[in-house]
Amino acid sequence: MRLPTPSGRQTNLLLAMLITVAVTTGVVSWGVGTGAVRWVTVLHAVAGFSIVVLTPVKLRTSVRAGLRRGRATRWLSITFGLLVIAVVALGVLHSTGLWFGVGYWSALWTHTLLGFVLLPLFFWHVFSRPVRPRAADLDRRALLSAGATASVAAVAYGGQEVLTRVAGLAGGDRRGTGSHEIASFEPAGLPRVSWIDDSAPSTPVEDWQLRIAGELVDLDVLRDLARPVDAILDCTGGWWSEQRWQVVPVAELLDADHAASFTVRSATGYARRFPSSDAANVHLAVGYGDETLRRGHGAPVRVVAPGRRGPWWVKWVTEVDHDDRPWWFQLPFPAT
Ligand SMILES: Nc1nc2c(c(=O)[nH]1)N[C@H]1C(S)=C(S)[C@@H](COP(=O)(O)O)O[C@H]1N2
Ligand SMILES: [Mo]
Repeated sequence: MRLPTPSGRQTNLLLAMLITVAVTTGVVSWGVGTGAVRWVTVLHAVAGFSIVVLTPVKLRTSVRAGLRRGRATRWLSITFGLLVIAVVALGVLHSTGLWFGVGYWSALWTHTLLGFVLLPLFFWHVFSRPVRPRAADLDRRALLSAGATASVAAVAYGGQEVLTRVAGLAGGDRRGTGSHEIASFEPAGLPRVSWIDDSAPSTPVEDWQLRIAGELVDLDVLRDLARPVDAILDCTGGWWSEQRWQVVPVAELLDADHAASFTVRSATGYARRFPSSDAANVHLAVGYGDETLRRGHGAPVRVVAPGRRGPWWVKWVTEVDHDDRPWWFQLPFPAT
């Protein structure tokens, strides 16, 4: 059986759509911390594999002719194409667990970083070599070949998932978010992540000042109120870890109801704003297992926010306060 192949124009339009889907689903998968995001990560993977499936057609239909024209900018296009392949390859390395990366440079983080690097190249490529969609592009051949591409990609991804499990590769323990398990219920093994530009402050615990709604709160008060909650910290860098955290819900410390949101600020300036309706489900933690927090993990006080991704779990908290602004009035990713 011969699979239907799209024309050169159709291939280019399909690839542009696939990259758009891949970028969108990739970003969405960050925003959600619960397993419900699984279908988004599956769509993300199928879009990635579809790009690979279309690569030979792309090479045959437009890359060869494009190179023959010998434009100076062909090097930019080649770089763009190689980056796309590298990003897909890193996605496969992450999801199978075949390669974790080197230290901070996890396979997933590198995948994400290169993904952002290729975005401007993508826009440049699409606008400098425009294929204006025509009604005639959406013919039987387009639909059949798009369907065939997606089916081959879905089978390839399914095969990868089965192989990963059969071969017992590290990628077999991924959550719906795509993250791998690390050191659950072993606080000592939990990674320490400062993900953009802050680092652990050196203020000793005895001198720590925690203000809630402007009032100084003794850390012993928190320690006395704290009780265990099992929650999964799921870093956008591609790992998750479940711990038994010793926590107090923000709702018990702050009367959040009469404000739109509340803000939690770190000694470093790193801050996140949460909707007030979530005050019962966002906690201040002082320990995990039967230990107090380590400084690298946010001691003496950090946020534990079940169902939210890592960036919400503010470490080294010095301030919790009401806010009249809506919670979404903030940078999507915090910088200090
Ligand atoms: N102040 C501060 N808090 C922070 C971060 C940070 O960079 N600065 N990183 C966040 C991210 S992205 C993650 S995944 C978790 C990591 O927590 P851990 O270092 O205890 O594993 O902390 C969150 N809290
Ligand atoms: Mo993270």
